[in-house]
Amino acid sequence: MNRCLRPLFEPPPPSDITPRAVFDQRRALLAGVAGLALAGCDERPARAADVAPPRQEPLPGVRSAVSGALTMDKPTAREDATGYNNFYEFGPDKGDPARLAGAMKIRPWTVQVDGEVRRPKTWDIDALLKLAPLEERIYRLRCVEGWAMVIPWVGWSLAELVRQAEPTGNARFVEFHTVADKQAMPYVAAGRLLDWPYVEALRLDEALHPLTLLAFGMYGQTLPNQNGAPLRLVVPWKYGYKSGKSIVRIRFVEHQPVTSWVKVAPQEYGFYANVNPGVDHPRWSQASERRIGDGGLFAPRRPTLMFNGYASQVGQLYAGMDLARHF
Ligand SMILES: Nc1nc2c(c(=O)[nH]1)N[C@H]1C(S)=C(S)[C@@H](COP(=O)(O)O)O[C@H]1N2
Ligand SMILES: [Mo]
Repeated sequence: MNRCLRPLFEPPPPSDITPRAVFDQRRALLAGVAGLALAGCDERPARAADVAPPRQEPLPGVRSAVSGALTMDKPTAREDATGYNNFYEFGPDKGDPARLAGAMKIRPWTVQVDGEVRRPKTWDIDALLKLAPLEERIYRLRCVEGWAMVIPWVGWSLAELVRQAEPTGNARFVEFHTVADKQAMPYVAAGRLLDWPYVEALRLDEALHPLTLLAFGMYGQTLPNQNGAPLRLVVPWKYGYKSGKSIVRIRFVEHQPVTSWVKVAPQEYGFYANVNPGVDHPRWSQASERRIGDGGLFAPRRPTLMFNGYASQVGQLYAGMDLARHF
């Protein structure tokens, strides 16, 4: 394994409670972590100039009828959900995406749907958006690192697009390729951290599950670039890394793909990545989590929920599987 492609995810430092309040302090901490992860490699890529992100446009969705699509939980403050992100193409620091993603061009944008389908098609983003009525769905998003948010997404079930594409009998998995824009993304330009482009994948039945969302917006507006504009996946019962941002290609395949995180550290990041309090990461426990915005140094962590709280909707997809082996 290339020593510059090292696993990045670390448990959050205990002092990291309110991202807004400790932002600068955390940046200093993370610079230390990144320095360790990159030991023996070149310096970090030259810092790209901060670019003002394009303004968000309204993008309302009707209240979803999908079971499990609306939690009773209070949504995370929008400024936290848009200021504390993982989007490693822009850098390993939680503030890098908000600072740098404005440079990413999100128009024109196409999404290529191909592979084992009867109706391959390259969609223009604005046509794809109209494939099905937009719904608002409030989902928990749980990062493998141990933090979680509650976000009101706007989009429709990926199943709509899957059915439109008509998978062949050979289609058993679906890959999601995300954009690798060297002009805008310093870590892609430098070929560092991961083997770009970022590719994630689902089993076909997971892709067809009604909870699996293709999202175009959040908080009633188009997605900010740092959250994966112009479209991203949201798979709420899985760790966040399964939910690829800024998707350019959806490819149906016969064999289980080797996804980006599996490639970089297969013992740490599994293909399934189902949220599971009983299966620890090799370097930290997954039994509890920190809800961003709970606030306060002594705010209690919350227990991690099986399948992130969606067990009654998705549990049957994994009946009979050893979830410690297929983690
Ligand atoms: N293209 C791309 N998609 C990505 C990532 C990434 O680095 N690149 N990070 C993933 C991880 S680890 C998480 S936790 C979620 C974070 O989504 P958010 O920043 O909108 O909360 O995005 C996922 N999608
Ligand atoms: Mo994550």
